[in-house]
Amino acid sequence: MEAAERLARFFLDGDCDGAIQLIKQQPNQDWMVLYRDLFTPAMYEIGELWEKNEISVADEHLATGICDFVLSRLFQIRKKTAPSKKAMFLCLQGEQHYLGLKMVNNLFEERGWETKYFGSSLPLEYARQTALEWKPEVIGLSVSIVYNLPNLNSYVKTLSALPHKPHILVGGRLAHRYDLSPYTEQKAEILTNLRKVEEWFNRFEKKGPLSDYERPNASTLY
Ligand code: B12
Repeated sequence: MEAAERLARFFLDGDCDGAIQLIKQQPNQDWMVLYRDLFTPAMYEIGELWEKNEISVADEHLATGICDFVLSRLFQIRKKTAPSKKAMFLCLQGEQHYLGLKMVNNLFEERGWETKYFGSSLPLEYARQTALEWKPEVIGLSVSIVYNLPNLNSYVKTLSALPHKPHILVGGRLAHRYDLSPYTEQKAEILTNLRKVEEWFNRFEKKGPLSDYERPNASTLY
């Protein structure tokens, strides 16, 4: 059984210790790799089992809770650098799928960013007010469910128009399944998966946010 499948099994069994041990045993302890190759496929596996009715809603809720706990527990080991840049992360109104966003937030923290992580469903008016006062260079938005997608356009429009001109990043399950560019109108950068997030960090560290926004490319989907 692959490591991601074993991790999914620990999540479903409610076995925090087993999950933590498995993660600590991985040869590559880089967070980007652990999120990309272990946590994400483990949760997708849980989604598939749920869809096929092989596990119940209760099983899925338990697995989600354990995954969230393990993420918080392990991520305390972070590099302590003086924060120099600011980023905030939120899910669109109605959106409850926040685990992926939490991973991305952690990756920014690991790279020395000061972050505000708002988790699920943050109404636009509160996101705008916080961003107006706190002035983050980057605002990350997450969307996973199609019926939350119509909100994306107003979030991108409103937040990208703030006086300090933050850089808007868009991700989440829908970003790696569909072309979301009609909803962002060239005012946000769509990052389809964690490889794209890594590339974004590399570019940012070299020259700062770019103005030419990427369109999702089907060949990069996982
Ligand atoms: C756990 C889970 C839940 C939990 C969420 C808990 C939480 N705190 O996140 C709960 C129980 C709340 C839930 C609810 C629902 N869910 Co749900 N859920 C899942 C499940 C099993 C895992 C989600 C997850 O954590 N994935 C792992 C993360 C790491 O992946 P990710 O979100 O894609 O994030 C990655 C990237 O996209 C990226 N990323 C994410 N955000 C951002 C942001 C930025 C800025 C960037 C750069 C990158 C980025 O980085 C991440 C790392 O790799 C998925 C299965 C799946 N395939 O994802 C179903 C799934 C998404 N859910 C589904 C459904 C149907 C629902 C409900 C409608 C069920 C219902 N009838 O109530 C509700 C909708 C709630 C809502 N309004 O949002 C379906 C969607 C199907 C569809 N066609 O739309 C799925 C696919 C399950 C399935 N196979 O049927 N769900």
